[in-house]
Amino acid sequence: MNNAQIAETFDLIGDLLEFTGANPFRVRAYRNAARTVRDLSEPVAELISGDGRKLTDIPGIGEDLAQKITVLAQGGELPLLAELRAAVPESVLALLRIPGLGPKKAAALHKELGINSLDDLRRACQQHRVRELKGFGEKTEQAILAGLDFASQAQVRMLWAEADLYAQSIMQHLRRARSIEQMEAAGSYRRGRDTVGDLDILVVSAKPAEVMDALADFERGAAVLARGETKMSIRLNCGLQVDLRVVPAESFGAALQYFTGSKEHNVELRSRAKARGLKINEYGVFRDDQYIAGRTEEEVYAALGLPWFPPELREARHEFEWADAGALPQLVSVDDIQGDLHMHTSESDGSATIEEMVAAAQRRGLKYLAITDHSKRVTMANGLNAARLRRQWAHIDKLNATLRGFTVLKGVEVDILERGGLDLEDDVLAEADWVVASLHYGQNQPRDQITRRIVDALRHPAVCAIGHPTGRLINRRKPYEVDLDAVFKAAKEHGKCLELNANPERLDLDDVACAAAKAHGIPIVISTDAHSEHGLDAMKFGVDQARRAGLTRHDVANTRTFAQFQKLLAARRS
Ligand code: DGT
Ligand code: CA
Ligand code: CA
Ligand code: ZN
Repeated sequence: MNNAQIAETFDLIGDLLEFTGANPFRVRAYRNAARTVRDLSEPVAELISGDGRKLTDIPGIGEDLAQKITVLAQGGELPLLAELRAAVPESVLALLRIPGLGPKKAAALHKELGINSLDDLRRACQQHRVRELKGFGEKTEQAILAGLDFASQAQVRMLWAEADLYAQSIMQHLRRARSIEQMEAAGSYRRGRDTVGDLDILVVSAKPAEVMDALADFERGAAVLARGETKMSIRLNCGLQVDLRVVPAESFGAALQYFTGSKEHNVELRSRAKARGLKINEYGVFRDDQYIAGRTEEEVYAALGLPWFPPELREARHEFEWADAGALPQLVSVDDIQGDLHMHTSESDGSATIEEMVAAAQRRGLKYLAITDHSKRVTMANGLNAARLRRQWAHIDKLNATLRGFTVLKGVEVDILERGGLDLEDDVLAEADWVVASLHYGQNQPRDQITRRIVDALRHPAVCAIGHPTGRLINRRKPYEVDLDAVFKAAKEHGKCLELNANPERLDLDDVACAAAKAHGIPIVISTDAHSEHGLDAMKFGVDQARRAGLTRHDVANTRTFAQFQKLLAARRS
């Protein structure tokens, strides 16, 4: 186990002890141990094996805890944990995280009402069974309901795009502190993960207190969770936590590297440092306690014989392997994007006309786009039938005649019907330049059925790409059941593209699936699915996920110039 896992284990033991009504001092000892281990800058494995600092030298760690840490670090199991686990069902632990619900009350709910989960608890409150319990009452019941709502919100990770708004405005606010010399947002935010747990901001400043004061008054009502000499955590009203650290300039690169993570990437980095007889932490790279690098990330990586890694790749997936082979991919960037191939107009559920979308795309430097309004099955979105589509396409022909250096493709987002098959006749689809097929209905069907519908759509000669291939809506709807491997094989066989939908709520295909599609040799189209002019700005969110998937501009179909892109279209026709 690594430090984080050991810390989690101690937290778990603390929770379980608390639930079973153990001595509070004992509970606190485990919580403190968790924090101590989590805050260590070197892996405990080093403290155990090395001849330097010993575990018991660390304040708060006595013989007993040191022994338990050693067992965990070496992959062993703790009898105490097994005992506690047998006594308390795991689902019950969630009850302890409800604000206003102490361990005694949680235990009573479990024993008296048989409550095993948050869902059970909500139901019991709604049926007014909780207020009947001794020591509870109407007020407590209401407090628990409010706590349930809060807990369900707190568990939600924020969409990257939303976190970006906070990150930008917080940093803008902090810049008012004149003493700030360098500043960067690290963590999952910098790695471009589709969602962000909390923000990690790093600053170089000779006056840490001034910077922390500035953070404290970013927002009225924000809670200061912790404040020390050089670090501070606040919780914004929206629930987002922000961690601020003030670091010395000679450690800025090392801290940026460390707090950008991911944890897994850092673990690999540390073991490489060790293999070279070096030590790396958030303060720098050291040889025999002698500082050798830390001012910039480049210098930190170089000290370990490694290239600088784009943050999006730092997930300990393939980046080290690529670096060792001297073959880090040149990741696609927003500037590479030439066209946008999925968008809606006021003909269906968009808010702008074709002309307005074209002008907005031109302002963003694009050279072509496809208008892909919904087909008729999507009645809620005023989907188009054959006659309306043909009228729209005639209009596009006229418009194209007036445009210079820009092309509008006649497209459609055709619905993949519940019973299988497409929502428009073959003769209509054959007249389109670009057809995206998407599945909006029947999302609860069994895996085989959904997979068959999508694979059949890929076989259809008119279809160019599958839109948002898994149907997920982040934090709102799970992906439907689909055999992506079968989808990849069909896309490859029929020479079709798959979409990376750039809408920040979708980001579908996700980074992992996108990397798998690339491995199958399938071209990806990054599309905004814009429903307004402003919606075209979503392109960067899609590009971030493509970068996380390791895609270069050659892997992305809409980085092609229009002339090159036409070749791809012609290949589909033949
Ligand atoms: P998040 O906030 O859940 O979206 O994900 P991150 O990656 O931003 O994680 P966070 O905020 O807990 O920590 C920021 C970075 O700090 C993390 O990516 C790597 C580094 N870090 C934090 N704790 C540890 C640790 O226990 N060991 C190592 N090696 N790195 C850590
Ligand atoms: Ca974070
Ligand atoms: Ca954090
Ligand atoms: Zn769409």
